[in-house]
Amino acid sequence: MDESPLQTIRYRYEPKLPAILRSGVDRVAVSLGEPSRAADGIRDLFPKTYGKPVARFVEGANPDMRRKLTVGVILSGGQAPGGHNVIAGLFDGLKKGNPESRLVGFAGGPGGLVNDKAVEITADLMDRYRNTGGFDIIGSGRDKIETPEQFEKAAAAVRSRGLDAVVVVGGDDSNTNAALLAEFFAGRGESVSVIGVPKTIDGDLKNEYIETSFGFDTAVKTYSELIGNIERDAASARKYWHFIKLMGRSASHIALECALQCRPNVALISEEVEARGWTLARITDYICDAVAARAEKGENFGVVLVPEGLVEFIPEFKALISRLNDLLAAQAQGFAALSEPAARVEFVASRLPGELAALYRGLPGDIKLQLIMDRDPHGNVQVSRIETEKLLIALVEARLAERKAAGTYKGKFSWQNHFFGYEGRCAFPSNFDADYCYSLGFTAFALIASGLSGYISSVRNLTAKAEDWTAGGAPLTMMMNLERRHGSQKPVIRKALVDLEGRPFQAFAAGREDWAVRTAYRFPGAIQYFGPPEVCDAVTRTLELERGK
Ligand code: FBP
Repeated sequence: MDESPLQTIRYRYEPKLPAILRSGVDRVAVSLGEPSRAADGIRDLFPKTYGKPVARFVEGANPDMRRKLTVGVILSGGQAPGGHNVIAGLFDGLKKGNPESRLVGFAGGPGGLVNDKAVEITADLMDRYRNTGGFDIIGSGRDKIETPEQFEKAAAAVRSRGLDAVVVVGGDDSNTNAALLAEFFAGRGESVSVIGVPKTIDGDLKNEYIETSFGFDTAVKTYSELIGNIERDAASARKYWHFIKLMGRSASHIALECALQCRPNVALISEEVEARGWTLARITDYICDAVAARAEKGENFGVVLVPEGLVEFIPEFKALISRLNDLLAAQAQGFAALSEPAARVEFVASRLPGELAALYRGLPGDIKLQLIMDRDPHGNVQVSRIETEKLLIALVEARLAERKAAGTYKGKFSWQNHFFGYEGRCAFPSNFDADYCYSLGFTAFALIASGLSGYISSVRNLTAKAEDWTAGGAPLTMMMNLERRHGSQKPVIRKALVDLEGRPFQAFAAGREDWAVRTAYRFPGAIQYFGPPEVCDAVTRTLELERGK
């Protein structure tokens, strides 16, 4: 048999929908609130789509839901568990509304729209992907639709396929693209609707209207299982300090949730590092203090969680990366002409100002190269490829040696390093993500059928049972501000970083001093798809705490 038993059974799982979307589709009416507002500068850039009201679905007559529609969907950016269910919810909504409606999937991300590469989503194809992880039904990509030519090509593809709408499933950058596309069509007077869906395991696309991005739930549960297993191994073997880097390109939501679930000895939270202005040396001492305190008790083992985005939050590194981003954008040609790694390092180092040049030159060779690797198409440094955990291990080892020489530390320090990221991005979606994603997709259909554009699908009240969730849409422009990218100011959706005053961080801060010294590990175990609801349908601690549970 090619399929695993779980795969076969998951195909048959029926995702739960909010009650409002379960009644007949023509009983789903849209209720619009007050005009929305946004940060300075956004109104000028989005004259056609600025100020739209928040939409909410309520019971009422809506014959528009029966319209025959042709829709294109794009999966954009990094994989996140549940993407297939977004497509399934969208597909089922369209077919319920009108069996003649059609859905096409653009292949390989936004580039598929620009180059007009798409596949028809048929019922047979859809059934092979329901409730599974991955984005492989149509693939994903990180291309950005940016130049006038790309917009024209996208518009031509939409026109030639007779599309009524495009759904962009993505994170902050991809939904920014969705907002630009919506504005473009509106500016042309074309009645093509563009709807975004909030995706990213990083959990940093959230605000009043988006309680969590999809995929976060499954990814953190997968990592927490692995961290719990490592904690048990550490406490059994009693000989290693495990340094675990966790994905999350910028915000530390993943590391924070895993810390709440697993109670490691040390968990660094990038946002706190930045707020306190901690230098690399200070972070090193912070870890060494926990190592030394545990060594005093004869416990020469432990677990340290390191958020992937940390380097961009350490003040001296932040300044360095920002300077490198500008330098690599401004001197792209000269840099690209060099093929030797050493020549590239020297090219950069010789153009940095004094202190930053010294910091850069003093880093281990691998880290120097990792910092000047290609930026992603949105201008971001690829932090998943910077081995921050190894940098910290080297610094901690050196500092402990100094302490030993000074007689202030007597323990043994052996280490292992890990990076958990890709392991969690394509797991079978948890029941929560399966239900949430299906609901987001179905909601996207209802927004399109209601003739709305420039919105992000919004399903809320997520700590309640799925039937009590609410469904609607929030205007994308209200989530935007201006940020510096590729050396110039660009409109982007605001990233939600960890709030140091927020309940999840406060809960972590209340426990961490104890966890640093005591072996207080907690073992979440593997995601369960069947069994008691308190295990199978549990949401993340982050969501519970943020929602006051
Ligand atoms: P998105 O923001 O597109 O959802 O991607 C998030 C992420 O998984 C980050 O956590 C990670 O830094 C990055 O993608 C890795 O990117 P890539 O898949 O291109 O290696």
